[in-house]
Amino acid sequence: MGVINKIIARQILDSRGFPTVEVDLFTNKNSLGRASIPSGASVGKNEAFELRDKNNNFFSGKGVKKSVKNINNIIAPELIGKSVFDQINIDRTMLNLDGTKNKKILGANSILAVSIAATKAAAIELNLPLYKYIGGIYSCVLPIPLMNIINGGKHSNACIAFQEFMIVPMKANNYIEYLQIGHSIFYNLKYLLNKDGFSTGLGDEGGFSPNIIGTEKVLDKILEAIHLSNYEPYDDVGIAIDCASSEFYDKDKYDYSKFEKNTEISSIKSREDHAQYLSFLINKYPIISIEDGMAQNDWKGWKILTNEIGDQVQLVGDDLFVTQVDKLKYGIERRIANSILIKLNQVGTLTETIETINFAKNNKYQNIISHRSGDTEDSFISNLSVAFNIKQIKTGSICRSERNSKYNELLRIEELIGKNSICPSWIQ
Ligand code: 2PG
Ligand code: MG
Repeated sequence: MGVINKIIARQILDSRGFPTVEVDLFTNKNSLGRASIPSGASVGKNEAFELRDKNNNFFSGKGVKKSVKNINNIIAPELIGKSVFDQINIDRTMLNLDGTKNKKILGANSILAVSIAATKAAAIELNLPLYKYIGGIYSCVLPIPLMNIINGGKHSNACIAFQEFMIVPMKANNYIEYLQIGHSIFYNLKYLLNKDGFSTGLGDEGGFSPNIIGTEKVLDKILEAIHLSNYEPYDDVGIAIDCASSEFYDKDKYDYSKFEKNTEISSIKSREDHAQYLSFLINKYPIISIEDGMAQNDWKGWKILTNEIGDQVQLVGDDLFVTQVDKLKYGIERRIANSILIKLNQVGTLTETIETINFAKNNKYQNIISHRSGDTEDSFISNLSVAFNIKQIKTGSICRSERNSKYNELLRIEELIGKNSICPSWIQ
């Protein structure tokens, strides 16, 4: 029972129409685990390597035929015959086969697809819900959704330097209540944008991509939409932002004009001024979480920001920590940030992802499970989140099916857990 019998990789398309890897892994009892891999646009420089073909005549150079070959010809022969329940051994075997720190021989996309497919096949083999196979019988906490409603930065062509504006329901009795809050604010925001003549086209993660210039104008509109939906800022709903600051940082300066033209605020800032501006924003708006407030290699800036507002808001390291224990450890030792974004493909195996989640937990850093801007219908992250009772998930707007597949899976998981399921509130 539970012997890996067959592994088949293929190219499929992600939400942006770029190829990505999908893997089917079968056991000898014919249990099938299927996994597909997301892909980022604002990619941290220390992320594990995503293998692409670079043939410009095929899907703009983004084909993944090499990755498919690596799985079918190199990884599959090594794993066939091994136990599907021995996840650590499966992941270690692939790490050894690759032999590099950032997985640049086989590609993190190849390795992760197999890693997740194996977990899924194992759960099916045992006839267990995926979250329970990974986490056990005490997995019962559903994550608060950080729902994206405005896309800026690299995720849209809006003139907004900061990449993501999200709303965060502060409490709910059940999962659909969180989503209802998101729905209500999303559609009231659409109404307000329309009324004022702004575009309501969508960015990569399903949030609006309006032709509003600058952060404060966006935040004003979000606040208006919260009020129009009859919610109280802070009490009912908070705002989370992902500045993705690495995207407009160069030579010790933060240059908002890379994305924003004609703003009223000065567009080139020192790290001190950028930190001051974020501090000003959290005092003016109900912002409760800031991701990548500073750039990935600006540790000085991170220290200034953490000293300034780290005791008032959640400061999340994404590009900074890239889901890797050594980077997180470096940050924790220097008391930088207080939370970490978890993206499986930044590190490349389930085993390493879990090591990072546990390391963060042991050091009282908050974990936030995350999608990527290019994503698929695979809802593995919903199961991962519940498996470890993680209190927050960032998985996009409440429209676009590759985003809703994660929310819909959480609704199913809630049903499976039944009366023991917990919808946490932000403040506990
Ligand atoms: C981020 C992510 C996901 P990307 O920066 O947090 O929202 O974007 O996948 O483009 O890195
Ligand atoms: Mg980010």
